[in-house]
Amino acid sequence: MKRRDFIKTTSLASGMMLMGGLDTFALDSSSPITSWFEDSRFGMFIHFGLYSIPAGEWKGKIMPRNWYAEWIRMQHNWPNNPGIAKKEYDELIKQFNPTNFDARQWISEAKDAGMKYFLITSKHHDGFALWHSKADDYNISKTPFERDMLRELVDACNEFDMKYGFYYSHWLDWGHKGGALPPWDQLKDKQPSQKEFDKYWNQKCLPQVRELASEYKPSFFWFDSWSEIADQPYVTEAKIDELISTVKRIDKSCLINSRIGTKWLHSKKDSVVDYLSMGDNEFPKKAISKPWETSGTMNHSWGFHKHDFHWKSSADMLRLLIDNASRGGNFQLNIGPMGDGQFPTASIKRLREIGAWLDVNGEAIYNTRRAEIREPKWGRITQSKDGNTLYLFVYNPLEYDEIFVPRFRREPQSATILENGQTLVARAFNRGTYIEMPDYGVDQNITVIKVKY
Ligand code: FHN
Repeated sequence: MKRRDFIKTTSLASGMMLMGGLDTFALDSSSPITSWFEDSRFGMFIHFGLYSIPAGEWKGKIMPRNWYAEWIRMQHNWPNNPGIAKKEYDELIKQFNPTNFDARQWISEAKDAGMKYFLITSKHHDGFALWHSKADDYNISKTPFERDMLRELVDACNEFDMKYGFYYSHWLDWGHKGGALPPWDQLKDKQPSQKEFDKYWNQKCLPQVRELASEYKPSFFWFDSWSEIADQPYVTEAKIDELISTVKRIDKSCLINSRIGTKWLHSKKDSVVDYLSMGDNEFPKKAISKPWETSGTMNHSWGFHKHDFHWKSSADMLRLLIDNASRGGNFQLNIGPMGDGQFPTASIKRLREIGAWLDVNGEAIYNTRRAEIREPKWGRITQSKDGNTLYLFVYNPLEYDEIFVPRFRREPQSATILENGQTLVARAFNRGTYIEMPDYGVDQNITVIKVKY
C-alpha cells in the first residue's frame, strides 16, 4: 500500500502574504559574472597527471592513508617515512605518454553526460604542469607525450562550446624546493623556509597562474586548500589577495573559489571570492545563497586508483546533483582517467546513464534556482528564474498517493511529468498545491514533475 504523505503547511504560509499566485519570488541572485556558473549546475572535474601511471600502487605496495592516488608521491611508506624521493618519482616523466588521450573524446563525453563545464588539474600538489609552462620546466613538454594537453583541451572545449577552468595547487607544490609539503608532523622539519616559499610563490606560482589566465583564458580557477591552511604560515591573507588580483587584473570575470583560503569558507571573507567550494564530497543539507559547488568522486580516489572499486551508482549521484541544485549549488563530478588517457569503463557507464536522465529532465536542473520553500520530505524542489515554474523531484515515488507543495495559493496551470508529458491532477488547497501521484515509477526512481503557475 502506498503511504500517504502530507507535508505540514509551512509556518511561512501564515507569515508571507505576498500578492499574486506564487508566494515565492524570482530568485536570480546571480551576479553578472556567476550567472553562467549557477545556470550550469553540473560540471566535469578531471584529475590527471604523472600519478595516473602508478594509479595508487608503488613497487607492489598499495598506498596507505586516504587512498587518494594523486597523493602517492607523499603517501608511499606513510606514516613512518612518508614520500617517494623526487628523483625516483620523476622516473614517471619518462613513462608519461597517454597514447589514448583524445581531448575531443573527453569533452564530448562530458557534453553527452549533460555537463556544462570542464575543470582539470593543470598542476596538482606534485607540481607537474600539464601545459608548456615557460615559468617552470617541470612540465609535460619534458615527457615522451610532449604535447600541450591543456591547449588541446581548451581547443576542444571551444569547439564544443564548453566553459572550462583550471584546478591549481597554489599552496602545496612538491616539485619545487619552496613549495609547501603536507602539514604532517612527520614532515615539519622538511617544510620550506618562508623565504623559500616566497621564492616558489614569486617564481612559479604567480607566473604560472598568470600564464594560464592570459594564454589559456579559463572562465574560472579552482584553487585548492583545506582546513589546515588556517594553521600554516605560507599562504597568508596578503598572498591570497595578491593571487586574486593577479587573476582579476587579467580577466575580472574569471571566477575564483573559496578554497584559495579555506578559513574564509562560509565566513565574512568569502565576499572576496566568487563561489564557495565545499570540502571533498561534502553535500550541504541546507540552501546557501552565494554560488557554491561540491566536488565529488565517482568512487573514492580523485586520480585513477587501480584498486578502487567503490563506484557510486548513477541514481545516487543524480540525487547528489538534484540535492545541490535544489539548495542553489553545483556538482562537479570527478573522473580519474587511466595512465593511457582513457576514462575507466565504470566512469563511462555512469556518465552515459546520467546523461540519458539529463537529456529528459535537464530542464529541471539547468538555469534553475533554489525555491524559497521548506524542503519537502518526498524529495526536492527547484524553480525557474522567473519564479513561475516549479520542478518537483519525487524520490521513491511509488510510496506516495499524492504530495503537497506548500506556499502556493493560486491554482496551478498545469502539472506534468517531464519524462512522458502525463498531466497530473493538481489542486490548490490549504495554502498549497496537492498533486496526485501516478501509480507507476519512472527512471532512476525519481519522478520529475513540472508545475506551471
Ligand atoms: O589534496 C587534494 C586532493 O588530492 C584532491 O585534489 C581534492 C579535490 O577536492 N582536493 C584536495 C583534498 O581536499
